[in-house]
Amino acid sequence: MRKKYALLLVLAMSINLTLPAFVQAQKKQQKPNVIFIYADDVGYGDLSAYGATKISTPNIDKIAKEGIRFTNAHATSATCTPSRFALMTGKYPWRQKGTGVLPGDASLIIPTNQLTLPNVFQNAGYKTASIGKWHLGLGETNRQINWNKPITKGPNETGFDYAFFFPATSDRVPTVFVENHDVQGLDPSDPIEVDYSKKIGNEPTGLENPELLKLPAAPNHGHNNTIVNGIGRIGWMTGGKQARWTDEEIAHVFLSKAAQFMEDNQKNPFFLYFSLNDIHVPRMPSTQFKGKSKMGLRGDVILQMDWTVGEILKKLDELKIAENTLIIFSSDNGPVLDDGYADKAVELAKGHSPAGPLRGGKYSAFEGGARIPWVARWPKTITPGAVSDALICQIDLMASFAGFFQQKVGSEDGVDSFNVMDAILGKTKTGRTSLVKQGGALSLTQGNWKYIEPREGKAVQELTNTETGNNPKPQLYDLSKDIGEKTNLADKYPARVKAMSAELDRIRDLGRSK
Ligand code: NG6
Ligand code: CA
Repeated sequence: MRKKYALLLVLAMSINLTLPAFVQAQKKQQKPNVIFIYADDVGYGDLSAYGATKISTPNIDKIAKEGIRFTNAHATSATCTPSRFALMTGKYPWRQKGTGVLPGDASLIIPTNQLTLPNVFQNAGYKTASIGKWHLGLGETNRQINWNKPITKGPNETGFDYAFFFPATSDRVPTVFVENHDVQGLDPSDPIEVDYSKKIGNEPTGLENPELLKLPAAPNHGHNNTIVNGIGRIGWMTGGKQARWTDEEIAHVFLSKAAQFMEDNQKNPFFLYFSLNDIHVPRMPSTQFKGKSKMGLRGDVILQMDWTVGEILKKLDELKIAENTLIIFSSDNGPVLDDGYADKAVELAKGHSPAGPLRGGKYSAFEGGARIPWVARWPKTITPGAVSDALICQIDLMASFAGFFQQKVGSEDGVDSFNVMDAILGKTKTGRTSLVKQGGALSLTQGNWKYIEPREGKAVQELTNTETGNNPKPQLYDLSKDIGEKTNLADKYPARVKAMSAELDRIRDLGRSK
């Protein structure tokens, strides 16, 4: 008898012990963690998964091998701020004024009364974090930011529970990290001031003291204001000496914060927007990667970026959450070699084609501007080794995840975002039917056809040597035969030009895509 009771007791105890764990595991299974790694200025040809041979990116390639690789994925724009604005809001950036590349003291441009991508995750019960480059402005509209007090508006006000970031780009002041609302490591007796219109303070500038530069500025690009860590920046700053970052450490600092967030949230679903500084200028690899690529600093930071991705994959394994994590790697715009510093990127890139077969690059309306790498892995959901040519865009993440979580999106929210979740997960090769992209000119892609609207202006941006895509005449390309946009077919197919131009006008005038 006693034995029977003992057995029952053991049974009861084991049920009690295992049930909650089982329920927890079930819960964990239901919602995948989502990590969106957003690299900066990485081109369609910069990864070995996309055909690069002079450089090897084994960790990013591993995501492709164990998941899916997209050949027709896009940012909305050929520069950073607008692409990120679209990602966060689901709205084409050119619908809102002031969404071009922002200075480091700009106000927050994301409306705080509209749904954002991280809001979608919050509404689904996720913990959300933005770690890395921000570049979407901070604080109230038209009010100067006081860097010495808590910053009033930023990632926390747009849907991120946790944020660790730098305000703009690493070539712009202030060169400091912010955690949630506060500049990190700030000594109150050495307050920060920032100005983009005139020199402030007495610190050396690249213009006046070029002999102090460890990374010289390229001629005529600017980048010659306040010198921080031996590098001339865009904009002037004074004070905050103790808070200033060391460029060579940025990748490690961001990675450690990302890893910490993953660790802290391993038991609940999380959304991590991990926005890398690499491979934007100034390209300053850590000692670990200096000289490793044989392609100079730009190559070295590609290796550093790939290593960062590998560390995230390792962390997923270590926490045993890889199975239930959807990880996406992409880039905010196309590549550029000379973007303002004399880092020999052009000379040392010989034999490497940063945009792959595409024409143009960062700043361009041609495909090199915003067709970007996109690889994703979600074990057991995405078939390993898949390659998809579905037309997808980062702007679609909002509607896609809202659909995935069966959330309703208000009519004023995500007006240009489409639910293409099945394409994102490789269940179908049908994505969007059309996409408007922004270089200097706007373009419309419909199936294989791409129309670039007429635009005056230089055909080549001299500073960066990028073909802009500007042409006073309409351009039409058949991307199925001519992905390099070499043959303008506008004269041959006037009716198609007319129809596509009208469709672009319709999307623009409607104020929404749908
Ligand atoms: C440009 C900068 C360039 C880079 C870019 C922003 C000059 C001449 N060039 O204005 O160096 O900072 O802005 O890059 O100032 S992005 O990836 O954030 O869009
Ligand atoms: Ca960028």
